[in-house]
Amino acid sequence: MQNKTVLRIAVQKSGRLYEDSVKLLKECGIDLRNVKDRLKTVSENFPLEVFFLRDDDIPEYVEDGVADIGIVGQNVLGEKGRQVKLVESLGFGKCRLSIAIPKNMEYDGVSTLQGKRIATSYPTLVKDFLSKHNVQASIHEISGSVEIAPGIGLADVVADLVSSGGTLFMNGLKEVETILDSQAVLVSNNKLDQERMAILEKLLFRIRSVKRANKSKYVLLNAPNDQLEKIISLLPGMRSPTVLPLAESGWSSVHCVLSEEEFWDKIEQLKAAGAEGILVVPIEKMIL
Ligand code: PRT
Ligand code: ZN
Repeated sequence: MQNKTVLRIAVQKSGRLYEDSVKLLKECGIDLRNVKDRLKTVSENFPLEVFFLRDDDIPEYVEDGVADIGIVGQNVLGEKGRQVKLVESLGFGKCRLSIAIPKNMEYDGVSTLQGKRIATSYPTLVKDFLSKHNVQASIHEISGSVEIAPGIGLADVVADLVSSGGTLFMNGLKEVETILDSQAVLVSNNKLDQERMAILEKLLFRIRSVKRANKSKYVLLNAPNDQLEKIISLLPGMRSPTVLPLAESGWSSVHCVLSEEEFWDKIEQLKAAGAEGILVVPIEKMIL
């Protein structure tokens, strides 16, 4: 029997990227059953095999071609320095790698770090940052709980991932420099064969449709006809808004798509222009 080609994707086995990675694949219409506590699983309705791995190992597996593609944070990708292709930013797992110092330490720019001991799990990225700024400091690589290092006398300052800033605050630290802004990205092996490339293209088409949809809302509103022109002028649209007459004369129903960034501003402007009965509906997929 001929083996059917599948695309092998590496995702984090458990941790901060796991749920969003699996959710994204499911939103792409890819059936994944029994993903809990499995090392790998094959989709029944899309030629995709999923490997569940530690995030640190994903760049290497993709570079070596053990997996064809992978989902990993840019922080891990930058640190590992593996030769893989960045295919798409995925918009989740957002954080930054920052330098943080004890909150009562004076800070006068990057040169303040000269001669300091820096605790981090990202020695390569920190070393690059320091040499770019001509600063010499000693780097102490530790694999977890970096934020406690200054408090126990292991280091003077830290370079760690930050999202809300709560962990730094609780440990009496303040953020002073951003080394890298990061989010989860899709990476691929540099030498995918044609068949696997074709599957990747299909997957990417779906991922982009889901991303677009997640960033947009479908809005339905009622508009008095004498305000219609003004209301329409406020709206963007895939082409232009849909306008339908309402049963009550003098009124129309207007349908359009709004992006998340402009959403609240637009709603306020629409209300001010006389729009009523505004309904906002999530969009599942958006195909252009
Ligand atoms: O077991 P495995 O090796 O796979 O997982 P891991 O423990 O190495 O990684 P995990 O699951 O903690 O994180 C996976 C990825 O999520 C990271 O590589 C980042 O790309 C991304 N990410 C996003 C984060 C954060 N946000 C984050 N806040 N990773 C870690 N943190 C930690 C940070 O290290 C610090 O301890 O959260 C704390 C800070 O959070 P705030 O909100 O208090 O600032
Ligand atoms: Zn890890």
